Amino acid sequence: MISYQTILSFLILSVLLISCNSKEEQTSTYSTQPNIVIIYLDDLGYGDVSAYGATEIQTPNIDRLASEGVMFTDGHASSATCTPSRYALLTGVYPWRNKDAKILPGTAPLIIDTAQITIPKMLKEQGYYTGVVGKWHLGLGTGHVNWNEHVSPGPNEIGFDYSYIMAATQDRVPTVYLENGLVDGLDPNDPIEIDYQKNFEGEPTGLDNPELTTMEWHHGHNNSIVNGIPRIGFMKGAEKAKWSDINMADHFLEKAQNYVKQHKNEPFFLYYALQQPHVPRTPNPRFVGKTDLGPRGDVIVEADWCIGEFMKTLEEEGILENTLIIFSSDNGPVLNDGYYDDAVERIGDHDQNGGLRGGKYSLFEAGTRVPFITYWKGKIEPIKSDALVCQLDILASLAKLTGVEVSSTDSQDLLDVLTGTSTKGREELVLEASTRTAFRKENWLMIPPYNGPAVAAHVNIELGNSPELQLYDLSSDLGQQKNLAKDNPEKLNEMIRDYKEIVGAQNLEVEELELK
Ligand code: NG6
Ligand code: CA
Repeated sequence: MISYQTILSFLILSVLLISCNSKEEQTSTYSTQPNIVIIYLDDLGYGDVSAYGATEIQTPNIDRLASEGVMFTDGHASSATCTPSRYALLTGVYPWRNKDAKILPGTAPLIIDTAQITIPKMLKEQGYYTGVVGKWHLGLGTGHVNWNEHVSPGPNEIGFDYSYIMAATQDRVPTVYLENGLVDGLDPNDPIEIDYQKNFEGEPTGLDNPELTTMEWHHGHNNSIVNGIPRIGFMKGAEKAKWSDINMADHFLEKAQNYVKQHKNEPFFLYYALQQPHVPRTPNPRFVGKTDLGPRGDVIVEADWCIGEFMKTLEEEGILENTLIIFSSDNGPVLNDGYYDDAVERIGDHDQNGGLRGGKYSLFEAGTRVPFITYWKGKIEPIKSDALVCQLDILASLAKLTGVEVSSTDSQDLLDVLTGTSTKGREELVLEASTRTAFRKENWLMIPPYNGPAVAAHVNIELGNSPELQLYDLSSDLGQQKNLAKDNPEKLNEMIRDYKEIVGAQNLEVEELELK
């Protein structure tokens, strides 16, 4: 006789099987738990990679990702500067929704809410081991940080099992690494002190002691001197813990490689955030002179080499075919970003913008349109894709890949686009530069009027600001030379309406934008 319990357990089991089956159907095209690696560069421009047209810099390892993966020609960072782009990448939320998502000092508190969904948190819940190696720049702690103690909250509190980071940028103090919240190599007898307002008594600065510097500051960057390089912010102590600038690339690479070796037997996520080619540009002597462009070109070649070595590790460990790689940059390029390092003087025939207008900090295309590649050996068919994609969409796309339900208003599931089976990207996108936003719809880009400076003087980059509304047709005018706002009021009004619908509630100025 079949007992009541047996019938009940049979019923429960079939329900479970049905739910397993339907999950399998949803994601059957892919292995649902591949390793996932995001390789993220800092200030790499659309034209800085040979696959994207550079002739004066050769980047064979990035080129290989591009030629064997999906190479996006209309891929965007969410913002034209670092912190907001990284915020959007990890959280899938537009950075202009968070007033704190602006370029941060090294002492800024963590700007990601520890209750918020993030890529690492989502993947961790799916059984992934999650890690970050490299540049952080999303703040640490809750206000006043004592760098001699465990620093938290930080990456480990927003979903990373492992973190090995530089807190902010290479040009900002603290110039030490943190491993899981602790300053690496700190001698308790030589404590570390950080201040962004005032110097520590008797400590030299770039401003007062130029004779102690080996790199000359151009604007900003004249506070504490570390390794001959004047930085932003003041720092004292921690002599043994200070990083070596010329070894930073090798150091992060080794950490990333070790991470892969240690976690190759479980699904892992790695956010490998390289520091190049952000200032100060400090190629290891092995790379000095590899290009004719000076340090900026040389560190791009160095970064490309690191990526090649990292790929070799995946291959040697036998996991390349089970690893999805997403490659991109946090914002567009800049030449002189605060130091005299020959980037301007030796630019020669190189076009870091790849023909686009603007650059880092700009609402014009070169601010956010960056190299963007997905690579998955044996799974992704090589294709050049002109779909509009944004780093904001990686969260929802990885959710789809790994079978998680996320409800996100900003991040769109573009998994098919990212894996090259569809070229139907986003229809619209809000782009950001500092406190300003612009609106993209299909091939059209609208920049609302802004009264700020047209050019950022020190870096010599057009910001996209104009008292006039601007409307560009990127399908025929990628260089943004012809403002069609007056010629095409119909399109302009359609754009204003859609833009207000997304941004208006958040921003009074946008809400008050009038139709033409
Ligand atoms: C700016 C710095 C610039 C760079 C940038 C952050 C000055 C004058 N300029 O404030 O050198 O550090 O911040 O770059 O200090 S980002 O890529 O991290 O956004
Ligand atoms: Ca950057």
